[in-house]
Amino acid sequence: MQSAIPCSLMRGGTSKGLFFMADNLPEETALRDSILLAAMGSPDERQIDGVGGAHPLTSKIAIVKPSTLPNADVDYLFLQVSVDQALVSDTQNCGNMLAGVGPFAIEQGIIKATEDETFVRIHMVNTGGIAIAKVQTPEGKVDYSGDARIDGVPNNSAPIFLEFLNIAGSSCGQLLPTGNTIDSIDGVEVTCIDNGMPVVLIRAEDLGKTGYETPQELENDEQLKQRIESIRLQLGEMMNLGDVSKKTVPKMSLIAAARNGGAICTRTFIPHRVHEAIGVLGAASVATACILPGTIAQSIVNTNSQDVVQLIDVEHPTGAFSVEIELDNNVALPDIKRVALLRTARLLMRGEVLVPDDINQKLN
Ligand code: NQM
Repeated sequence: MQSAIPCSLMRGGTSKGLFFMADNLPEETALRDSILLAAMGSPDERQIDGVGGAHPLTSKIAIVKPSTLPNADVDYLFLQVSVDQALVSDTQNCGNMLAGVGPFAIEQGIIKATEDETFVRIHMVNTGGIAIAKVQTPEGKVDYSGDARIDGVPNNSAPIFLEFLNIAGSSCGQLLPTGNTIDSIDGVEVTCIDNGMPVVLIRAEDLGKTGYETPQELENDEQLKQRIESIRLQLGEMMNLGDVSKKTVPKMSLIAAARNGGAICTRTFIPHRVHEAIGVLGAASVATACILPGTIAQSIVNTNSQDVVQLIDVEHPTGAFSVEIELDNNVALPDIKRVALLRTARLLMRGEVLVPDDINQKLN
């Protein structure tokens, strides 16, 4: 026998996963995680016995409930289900899955849609902080169809604008977690930054790469992966993240000069597989490094704009990600006020996911 748990399968930005209402899952973490592992089919590199897509970008969970905070409509908890290990982690946020939260909350009836567009204020439980999503709701219903296009997704959809306020230091406590714009680890210069996602920037050429390799080419290079992991483990402690050996942060972004008119080119380890694009908050952190004086990114982008609102195009393996950043330049280290960007999302399936009863028996 199997147990059925209501949920929806959604694409959020360039990621995909299951969206649950919190009260359809047990509160107890170990039990909840066993259910999620079974639902996705982990641990197994093909996730053949579950609905996971055999890649970290398609092995994601969003848990949503009405918010108890006065300044938010819903609470969104993100969980990364490891593909090949029995691990479920809440140590990172996910801005791509976030794009599906507004539509899901409206579909579930916990947010009442307003005519044409509905603003949903989302409390991001993993890191704290509020995101505001603008969802298209003509005639009070979520509209997924439209002309908006994001790189990494082949089809156009309705736009979902996301805005983040004051997300600097969301996981590490400060925008520059080590207190420096540049650190040197294992003889390699890095910039550590957290504007919504802890990211370590490394010049690709310092690791013997061009920065224009395909994700597959980078993943095939065992020596490179070991060097990056050694740097990551040391920086985890220095970035106030503690022992990161079982965590999915910080992300490791190899950077090089832009090739297609953008500000910078990236290849991002998340942290062991290489992203086919770049994460939302990952892109926000990289874009921020591009405009902060003294970072290794700034020497590559070579911009010197003093504009209060800047649009930074972060190139990645499947195109580019435009991040709008609003800052206050009147202080020594520019103060990042707001980050805004475009995503799309689509409801792919709704119903119940089935998990074997031996897991669910522990529920009763
Ligand atoms: O950085 C992948 C994704 C992400 C995270 C990852 C994300 C973000 O693309 O906000 O969206 O870096 O693990 O889903």
